[in-house]
Amino acid sequence: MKRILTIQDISCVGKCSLTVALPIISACGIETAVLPTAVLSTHTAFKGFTFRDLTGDLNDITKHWKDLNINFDSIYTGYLGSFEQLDIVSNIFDQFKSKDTLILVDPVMADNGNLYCGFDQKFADAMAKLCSKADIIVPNLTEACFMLHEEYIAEGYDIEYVKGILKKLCGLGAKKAVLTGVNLGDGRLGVMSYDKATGEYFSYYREHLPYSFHGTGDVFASTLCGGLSKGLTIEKSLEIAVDFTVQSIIETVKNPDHNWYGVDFESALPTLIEKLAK
Ligand code: PXL
Repeated sequence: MKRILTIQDISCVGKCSLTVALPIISACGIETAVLPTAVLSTHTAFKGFTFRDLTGDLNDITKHWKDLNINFDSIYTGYLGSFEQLDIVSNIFDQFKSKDTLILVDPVMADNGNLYCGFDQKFADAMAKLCSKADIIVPNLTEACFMLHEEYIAEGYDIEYVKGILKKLCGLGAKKAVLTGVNLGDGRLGVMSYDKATGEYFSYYREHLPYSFHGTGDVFASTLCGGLSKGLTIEKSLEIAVDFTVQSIIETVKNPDHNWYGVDFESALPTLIEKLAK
């Protein structure tokens, strides 16, 4: 069985980061090892969240894994809370990467033109440095703009603009870049990828649903990492990840009492398992 290491926080309530990555990667039929970077009572969109920083534990944990000769087929990073954690994660890449290891960095730090609570431009610059070590990075347009020092444009851009951003993202050093939340104003929303080695672009769109939920980026990245780690092509993995994210939103809004803070990806898991079995 393949084994993914995912490095991000655990927000106890809120349906994001590890509470999303673990069940989704497991549903992909892949063993999920976790390196929790912090424990929060909820994610940071709630008021008054607690935050227990686990930076001081990370090196001891990975040293134990090294002693046991444990290795990983993929390493997937999400929300990271400090400069020190970015350095430690960069070292983990160096220590655990073999020639077949897939490194996926989701530079979680911003959305809708704004950085999340606690982050600034300097952090975005440090995250851009971590992205240089990745095989594949999956920012949304806001995160891409912060890392590239570009002005964020919410809408009204065209496909050439997206292609330009993707090329610049690969210029940070990553082999492939995927931009999420691409909206070309035609009623659809989707993703576009660029492969630096082949020069190929790929895009996949679905209907633009009039909702916005926390955690959808984590649902998408976890599924993409699952698909790629199973050996599916990037095109197929992107299609499956977008469809699963959209299905999670559809399942969420079916329930009139749905939560504001995350999507009901649990109800969509059977569709993911079925697609992966094909
Ligand atoms: O979903 C991304 C995410 C992950 N972890 C924490 C967050 C967020 C988004 O707000 O606050 C702690």
